[in-house]
Amino acid sequence: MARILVIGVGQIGSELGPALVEQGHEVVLADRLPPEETAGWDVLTKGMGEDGVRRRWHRLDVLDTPALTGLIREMRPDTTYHLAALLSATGEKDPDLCWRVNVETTRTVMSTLSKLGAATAPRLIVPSSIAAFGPLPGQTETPAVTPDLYPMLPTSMYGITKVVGELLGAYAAAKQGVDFRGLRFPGLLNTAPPGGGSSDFANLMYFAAAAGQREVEVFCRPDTTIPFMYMPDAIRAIIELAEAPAARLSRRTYNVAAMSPSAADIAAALAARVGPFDVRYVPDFRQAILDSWPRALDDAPARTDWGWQPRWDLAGMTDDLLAQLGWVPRA
Ligand code: AKB
Repeated sequence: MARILVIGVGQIGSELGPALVEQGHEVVLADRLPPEETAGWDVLTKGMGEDGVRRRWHRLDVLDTPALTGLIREMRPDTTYHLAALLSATGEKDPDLCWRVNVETTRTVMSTLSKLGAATAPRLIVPSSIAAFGPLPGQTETPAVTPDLYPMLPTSMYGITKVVGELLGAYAAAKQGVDFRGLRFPGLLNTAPPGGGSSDFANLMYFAAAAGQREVEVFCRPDTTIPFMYMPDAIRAIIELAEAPAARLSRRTYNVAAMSPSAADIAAALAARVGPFDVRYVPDFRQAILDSWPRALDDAPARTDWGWQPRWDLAGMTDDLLAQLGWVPRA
């Protein structure tokens, strides 16, 4: 049993928390909001019951540095998942806040862990993103299938903070005795509403279809193609990487991939199940962010080093997610 701290209980944390509890770990869930006000409340309570959530909950504003360092010093976690972040769309609206939340708190977590004097290097997992990539100068797209090692030239503040997080993590691992591990996630889908990402167009389609809506408006073009992953795969990936023997890891941050449907592919997959489903495509500022991201990721090193293998494709995810969202096929 390990002592595990999850900082930021949103779309990922609300499923990661119950999975870690299920594994028998001692888990503290830290978030700015009371649990019932988080987007993942339903997912959390389904996974560990209301009492289980409240017992493990710790109110924490990550920008309150004394509170953040105090919690880490008091708890002395073996493993910390630092998930608190502003995503790509929200980050463009307030780039300063995006930097403070995504970079400065990551730096604080790293330096506090490094000073714990723990016998074993404290483990720190910070998700990165497909947003860490961007087109080379003079080009408009990143390679169709972007490898792990490729120049990182993000165009959004969110992407910049993710690259900096990766670099800080490599530094903390090399010089500060922190066992940092990161993975570049695609857009993620589950029943918890995501908060402020550019990949949210897909989540919007699923929520609308499951609610029985016949039409929905999304903020991208139909040909928009980026990597996606169903949350059960994402939770398995992050835990598998966290648990992988250090000797197996050839790098600190890994691409992980599962599927790369276009927006039109997702609309078609939904229409095949729920019947006529009219998607109106009205691109806004998020289109440029989406266009700068890879269409697909090459995740060969994750597969070779720690055995990463996705289990969910578009068809399987669509069936399962619609059911999870409460959609009932008409008789
Ligand atoms: C976003 O859209 O900003 C995130 C991501 C792909 O990292 N979901």
